[in-house]
Amino acid sequence: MFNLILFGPPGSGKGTQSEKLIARYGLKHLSTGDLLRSEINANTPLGIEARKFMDKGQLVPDEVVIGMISSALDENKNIPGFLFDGFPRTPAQAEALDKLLDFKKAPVSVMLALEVSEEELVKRLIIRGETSGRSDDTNEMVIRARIAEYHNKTAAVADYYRQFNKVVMIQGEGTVTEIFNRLAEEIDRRMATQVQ
Ligand code: B4P
Repeated sequence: MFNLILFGPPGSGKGTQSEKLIARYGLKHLSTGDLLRSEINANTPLGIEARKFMDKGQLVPDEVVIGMISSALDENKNIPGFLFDGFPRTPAQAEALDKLLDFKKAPVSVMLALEVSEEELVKRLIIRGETSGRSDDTNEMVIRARIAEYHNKTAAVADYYRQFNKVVMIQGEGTVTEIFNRLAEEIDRRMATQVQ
């Protein structure tokens, strides 16, 4: 199995690039943001709880997100691998993911981390907010709170995977195609050398 983590701050292009990557590599896309938004739209107890955090630009509590990912891993068997988008977002989530993947004897293959300047992130999210209908995109204060959460709680996830030599930084500015080609080059190299 090839298990890829696509990492980066809010608005760095994880969702955008994930769509193209799953089309090329056939990986199962697991986006915690999408899973949480579908819980919110279905008005489930989990969604109602998650919304309180997301509307403020805060991370949803670890136990909620880890439970969601654990179920998703169990539901998807016999696939070439997972593309984790927006997960893990804290070191506790990273440790939980490693334990869950241990059971499958299929560890994280690589973390590709998109690097984008803060001004570009804010610009992209404000533009998306004009059309996305996402309540966390429409207010610049909330956007900046999400970026602060990233620095305070999420950036450390890259340090966690760095100790296992699994992090590759990818320049996340340029056209969508240019960034996709940078990601694909790295994935192709890793897939070619991964011991099955
Ligand atoms: P997510 O849904 O993960 O979304 P995101 O980080 O805001 O955006 P992403 O990086 O996917 O950006 P995108 O490609 O769409 O998180 C939302 C919220 O959910 C979090 O704030 C948190 O509250 C909660 N949450 C999710 N996972 C969690 C977890 N594990 N633990 C706790 N809480 C969790 O790109 C953004 C925009 O940029 C788009 O409009 C796109 O068109 C544009 N864009 C992309 N690439 C571009 C390029 N190259 N040039 C110009 N624009 C580009």
